[in-house]
Amino acid sequence: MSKKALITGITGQDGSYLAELLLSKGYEVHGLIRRASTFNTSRIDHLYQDPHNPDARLFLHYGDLSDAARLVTLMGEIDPDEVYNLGAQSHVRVSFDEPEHTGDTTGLGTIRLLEAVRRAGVKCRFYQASTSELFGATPPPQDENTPFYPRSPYGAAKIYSYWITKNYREAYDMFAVNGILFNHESPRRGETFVTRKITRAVAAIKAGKQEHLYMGNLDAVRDWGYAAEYVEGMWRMLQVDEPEDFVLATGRPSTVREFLETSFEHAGLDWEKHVRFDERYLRPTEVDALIGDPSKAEEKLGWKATVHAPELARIMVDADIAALECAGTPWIDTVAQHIWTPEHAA
Ligand code: NDP
Ligand code: GDR
Repeated sequence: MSKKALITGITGQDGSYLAELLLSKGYEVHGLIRRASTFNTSRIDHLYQDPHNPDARLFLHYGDLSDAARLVTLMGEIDPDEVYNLGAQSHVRVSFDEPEHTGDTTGLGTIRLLEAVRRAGVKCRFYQASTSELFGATPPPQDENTPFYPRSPYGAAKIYSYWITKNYREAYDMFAVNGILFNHESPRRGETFVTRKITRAVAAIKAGKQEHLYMGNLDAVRDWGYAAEYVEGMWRMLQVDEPEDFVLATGRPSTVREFLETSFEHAGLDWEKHVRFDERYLRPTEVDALIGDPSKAEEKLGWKATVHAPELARIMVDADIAALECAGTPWIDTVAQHIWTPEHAA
């Protein structure tokens, strides 16, 4: 019997890589998708299987983290072995514009899902997508024992999810864990996160379709890794004997300015000729520096990041240039590893 997994947020960057990983391991994968007036499944279209096919192992279900009754029904119907809660309003800047909605989905969505597990009487392992944004204003390096100090409605919502996951582990003896993941990127990254915004702009500028790129704070320090590697770490957290929380990070800092320089340079462009400042991209409260210490994950999970910010920038620039040339999306027929080659590490 193959294992069954339920993924919320399957249409997002991480959900698409995780679905690929679990399918490759023989899982039956169920994904929660939101009904929208236009299709929102482009990151997983290449994985789609006709459910009439007797060999189909990917199934999509309409639902929303704001709809508790639906979550209970689905949990009972699917009866998963593993649940990965990746669904969220995940944009930090947007959380200042939509604080209540962010609290409802990114915070309360987690308790709805945990309660669905309990009410449906499902015996499963539960992964919560926690974040380095929990550390916020606490200076680096940050690890599993670093005090939290969130700096946004998003961070505050995620801190609720972190603690309620831990509480359900202690109160109900659930195998429920927090993966505290530092920023991770890929050619599938949402277009308004800073790395992808930069690499898409580089491709457009190179092609003569755009002249300027408007940016906010270039001094922010982040620890950027490669999303395809991070979903492996998520899966490993659910395969160990005891439920524990883990940091996943590269341990290497870069500034936004450095990511800009590498990306433009890779395309033969001078970033200073194209980048302009726009205060709209500043946040009311900023997280200045996140640099993770992933020692625990390396020791107990055997997980280690191998792709670092400069390679990542080159992978993403190449993917966006290729996507623009074929007027397509960079993820349609590729697992991103396929477009990573050793010269990106140069
Ligand atoms: P994305 O923004 O790419 O994906 C978010 C997913 O959540 C999408 O599938 C989206 O669906 C879904 N979603 C949003 N609102 C709801 C809702 N109300 N009900 C159900 N589903 C919903 O995020 P990432 O893939 O980058 O991140 C995955 C998770 O990990 C998120 O929880 C994020 O906060 C967290 N995280 C991410 C990090 C990163 O660097 N990427 C680092 C640390 C944590 P739709 O496609 O319909 O919008
Ligand atoms: P972050 O990612 O807030 O760290 O959250 P983002 O890429 O949005 O910002 C990183 C840093 O870049 C600065 N910045 C800009 N950011 C954006 N989006 N657009 C700009 O024009 C711009 N200019 C400068 C930001 O101020 C910030 O300092 C991501 C999300 O994936 C969260 O869901 C996740 O939890 C954390 O990473 C870890």
